[in-house]
Amino acid sequence: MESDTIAAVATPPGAGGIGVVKISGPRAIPITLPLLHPPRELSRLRSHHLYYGSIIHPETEKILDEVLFAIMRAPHTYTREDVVEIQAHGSRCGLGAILELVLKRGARLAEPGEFTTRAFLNGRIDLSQAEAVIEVVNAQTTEGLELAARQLKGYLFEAIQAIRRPIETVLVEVGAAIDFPEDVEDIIHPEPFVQGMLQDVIGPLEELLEHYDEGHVYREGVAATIIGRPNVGKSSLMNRLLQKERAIVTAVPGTTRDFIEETVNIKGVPLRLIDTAGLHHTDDALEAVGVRVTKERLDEADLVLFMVDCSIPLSDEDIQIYDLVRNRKTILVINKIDLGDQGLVGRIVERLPGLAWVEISALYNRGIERLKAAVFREVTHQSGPADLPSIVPSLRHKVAIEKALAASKDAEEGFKTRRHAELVAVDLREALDALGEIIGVTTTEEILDQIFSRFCIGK
Ligand SMILES: Nc1nc2c(ncn2[C@@H]2O[C@H](COP(=O)(O)OP(=O)(O)OP(=O)(O)O)[C@@H](O)[C@H]2O)c(=O)[nH]1
Ligand SMILES: [Mg+2]
Repeated sequence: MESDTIAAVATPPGAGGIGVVKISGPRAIPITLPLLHPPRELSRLRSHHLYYGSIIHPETEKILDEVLFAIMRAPHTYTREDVVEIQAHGSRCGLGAILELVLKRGARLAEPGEFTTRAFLNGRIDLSQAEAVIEVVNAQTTEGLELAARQLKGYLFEAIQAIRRPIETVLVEVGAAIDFPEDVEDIIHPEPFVQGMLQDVIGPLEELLEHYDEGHVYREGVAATIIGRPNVGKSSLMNRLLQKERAIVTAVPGTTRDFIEETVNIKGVPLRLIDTAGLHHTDDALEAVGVRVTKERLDEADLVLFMVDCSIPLSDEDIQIYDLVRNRKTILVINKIDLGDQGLVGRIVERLPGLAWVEISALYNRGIERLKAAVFREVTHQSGPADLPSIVPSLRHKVAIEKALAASKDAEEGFKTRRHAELVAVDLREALDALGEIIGVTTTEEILDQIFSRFCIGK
């Protein structure tokens, strides 16, 4: 199928050192080459080399920008199609003008993720690698980046294929048993099948699920909501963890009315930190909205940082908030220890039992490292950064792996109990299909759309 030629600015909008216009498709070269000045003969241009020149408007003959121009011939390109990259200055206006020219000459504006979609559809990468592209772009920590980069290299793809292959082999043999039932006794000796399923399929699938448990927080991050009464120091803690004055801090209770969200790096785990409006009874309509939103945010949180002020006695409101959070994953953050005394801290812990707790002073930067360690412990169940597994599936992959595992266990059971070959084949095929969803061989159109719509334009 002949595809059309697409183009987009591949670098982020705004001013920058350089900016890139990317064109991919069968007409990428004829569309762009005539724009280059001094003119170059196609036969004398080498693939994957940079050529210096200017982009000239063909009608007005005005210079649009000074550029480096590269043609990359199929199939050794990102999309496996002919690709042209025009590296210009990072001027929004200049890049826009070049793009407009390219579109006028017959290219179509690329949809978000369309270059990567083509790389996938043309078989250069599998679906898990395409997903890794987004993650590399969006990585928040070097650990998250490392996991994404390994997936981009094809580690997960290889692992999944290594599990699919033995299932396929077994399916062939089971298929023979279905086709020639008279020979079935000769073919189906259950023991080797059971052994093979355990060793080559079920074991590796279980291992992948373990790796998910160990590593997923590094790639997905966790959401932590800071909650507490007005004025206890929530915004001060937010700023302290971010190491910048992001949220407004004042001595007036009710300062924060909206929620503020920023990501911090906690030993490699991207922690999406949410500062909220102080929780209390209020007659102020605006504040009341803030309080409602805070309660909603609480439901989305993976972790709650429940903050109290130890320079004043606990109030009924503190106790009400405690009731709200006690059954969630919560760390009790006792703030303002510069003003409180140990007796007070002891009494607070006694009245708010059952929670991991840390004493800090957000204002004077005390206990912050201990708090970070406690957060890390809560979300990873480890005390220090461990060696990351080399492959960590994403949530989408995990769901498919669980499906494959259940079907594989059914098949194994089927062999053991000498179930009819046709029934075992159904289970095996189900396992195969579930694994196929991960790498994109049995993925529905809907899931593909969902995945590629997360891309930005030009990727
Ligand atoms: N002494 C002392 N004061 C603190 C500490 N942390 C915060 N404060 C002060 O407490 C006051 C309230 O701090 P904020 O960070 O605005 O408190 P908040 O919980 O965000 O308040 P609301 O947004 O109104 O709910 C400010 O005057 C801070 O400087 C601390 O550890 N020690
Ligand atoms: Mg605040």
